[in-house]
Amino acid sequence: MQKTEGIATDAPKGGSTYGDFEIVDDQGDIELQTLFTGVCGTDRGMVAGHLQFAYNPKGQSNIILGHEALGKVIDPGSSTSLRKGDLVVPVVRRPGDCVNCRIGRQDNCSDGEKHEAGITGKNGFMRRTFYDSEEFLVKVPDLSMKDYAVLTEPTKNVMKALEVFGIVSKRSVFAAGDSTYRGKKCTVIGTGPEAFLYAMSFSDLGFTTHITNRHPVDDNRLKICEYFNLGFVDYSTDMGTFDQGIDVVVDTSGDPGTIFTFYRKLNNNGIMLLFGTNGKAQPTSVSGVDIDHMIERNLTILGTVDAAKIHYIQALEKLSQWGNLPNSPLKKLITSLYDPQDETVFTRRNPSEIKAVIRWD
Ligand code: DN4
Ligand code: BGC
Ligand code: ZN
Repeated sequence: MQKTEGIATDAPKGGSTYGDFEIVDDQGDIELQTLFTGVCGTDRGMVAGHLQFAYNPKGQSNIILGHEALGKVIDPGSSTSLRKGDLVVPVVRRPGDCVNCRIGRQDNCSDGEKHEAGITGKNGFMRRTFYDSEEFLVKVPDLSMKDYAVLTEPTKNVMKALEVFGIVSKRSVFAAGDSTYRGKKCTVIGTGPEAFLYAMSFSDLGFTTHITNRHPVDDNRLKICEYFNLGFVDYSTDMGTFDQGIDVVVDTSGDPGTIFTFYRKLNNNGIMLLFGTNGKAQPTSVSGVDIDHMIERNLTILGTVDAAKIHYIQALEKLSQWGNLPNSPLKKLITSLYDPQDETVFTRRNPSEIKAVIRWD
């Protein structure tokens, strides 16, 4: 048993409490101080009691929340590569015993026996300090990334999705005639943090990229779009933009009706990446014509979840690249900073919010 000051919920019942907790499962001898933790829909869903798959660590009647974190090494313990003061990002998923988990690909766990920090059976990082082992820590290469490296965890999901896209796109020649993706079209559904990270990544690959929602968006979002060369479309008033077809659709909304509206715009050999989850969304209907469309056009629809350690490393490279652009608006993806004691972060969401972050130091 070990004492920790942080934010816990009783999974899957919900609620949130800030205070001192006894925890049982920290492994590793590297002592870390939490600097920032990102808040996402998973944390809010757990606090609301909506995520039935969430559970407490064995031997505890609660779980420390938080899977998106930036930490600082207080004591490197037996680590040979980390030093006091280094910044690190902890990995969310911890392996079970299946064949994928045994090769470090617990993102592709085949039997569901992996654990997820702050979600399923392992305490998360919304606390002052924690212990971990080198295997599950990714070093931030540059201390100047301190203000935005908390975005590594959401970005690592995008890096894995790009790996999956790379694999499935090989079923036909997907690139343009000059071997790049120039002229290919990507549409990302949603305007939250993951939507921006996806859109910025596909735009970097050369795609003409739009993000879209069913309503207009605020100035901060429009400025970020402009800087990263993304178009924004309010599809409730302008579906015409998509009439020329789309090569890649990424969904971050989890809304079946919207997903199939955009699915019907996919070009031959088109790929749809499903990423958003919303168990409470309204169902939609799919027709025989929709199925024909998939077959006749060689379409691929795929789901992608989580990521491996290599994708955290790629995410840090990507963030460093974006963060070092002249007058980069990358930090503007973080729209609100909260104190750990302020539990409204889990229950209220301002429309201008992209990413909310809790500051611990
Ligand atoms: P988020 O900030 O809640 O983003 C969801 C976005 O979808 C918001 O901008 C929504 O807009 C928008 N949206 C909702 N309904 C519609 C609709 N019908 N048409 C267009 N847009 C819509 O969450 P996030 O960006 O942090 O994450 C995106 C999704 O990915 C969430 O569902 C997460 O659960 C999921 N996720 C998956 C993984 C994984 O697979 C990891 C992290 C997150 P508005 O309603 O706010 O206006 O590993
Ligand atoms: C995290 C993933 C995790 C997933 C579980 C997401 O918010 O980014 O690492 O596997 O939640 O649903
Ligand atoms: Zn998350």
